Amino acid sequence: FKERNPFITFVLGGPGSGKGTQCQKIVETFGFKHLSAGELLRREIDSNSEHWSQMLNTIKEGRIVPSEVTVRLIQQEMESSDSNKFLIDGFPRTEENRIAFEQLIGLEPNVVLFFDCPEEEMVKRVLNRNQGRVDDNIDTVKKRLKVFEILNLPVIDYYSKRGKLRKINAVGTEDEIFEKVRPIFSACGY
Ligand code: UP5
Ligand code: MG
Repeated sequence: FKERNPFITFVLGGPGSGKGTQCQKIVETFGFKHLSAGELLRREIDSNSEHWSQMLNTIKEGRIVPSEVTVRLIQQEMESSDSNKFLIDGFPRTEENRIAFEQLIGLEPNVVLFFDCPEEEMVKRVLNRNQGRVDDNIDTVKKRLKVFEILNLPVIDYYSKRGKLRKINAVGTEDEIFEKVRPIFSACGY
């Protein structure tokens, strides 16, 4: 897979910051393959795969599923895709996730997007979503925010220091935010 020299974008941001929404727009405009780590895990749970009940509990508590599970799902999706440019949405959540990806896949992201959004706006968006997600309730959202701050901010910091981070103010309409995303990919030649 490494030999295919894929273009990898990690898409980070707190719960409800708009990762999935903006990924959809990037797909429409630039034709990337979108892989949401959370979606892949929810799909595993729905298909009653091995350890589904532990995974469901982990998500209900807003905690992080073991790296090897998530990396394996992402790897399968990338390897079976015809695309060679990927948006990996909501991953890596922790330094351990990041290191597991680097070691198992042997690649680093080309670009890391970070949707920076105030907490009260994220809470409002998540609670308004109404798509039946087991983690879209006030108790779990508070836990997700805490986990984001403690475990994901260090990952964001890491990529910032490596000059890979593109921080985007995630307040505004979906289209306004996408106009800040667009030039990042245009500049990459897409
Ligand atoms: N919305 C979007 N943009 C808006 C805007 N500009 N103005 C107003 N409203 C806007 O958006 C959220 C809601 O806001 C939507 O209703 C949307 O219409 C609206 P969305 O684009 O869905 O935001 P997103 O950032 O994708 O929010 P999401 O809730 O998906 O983020 P999380 O990071 O919390 O969820 P994820 O699915 O990535 O992970 C879920 C759980 O899985 C984690 O908590 C964790 O337990 C587990 N997980 C792992 O263990 N490991 C992983 O690697 C990944 C996940
Ligand atoms: Mg999402």
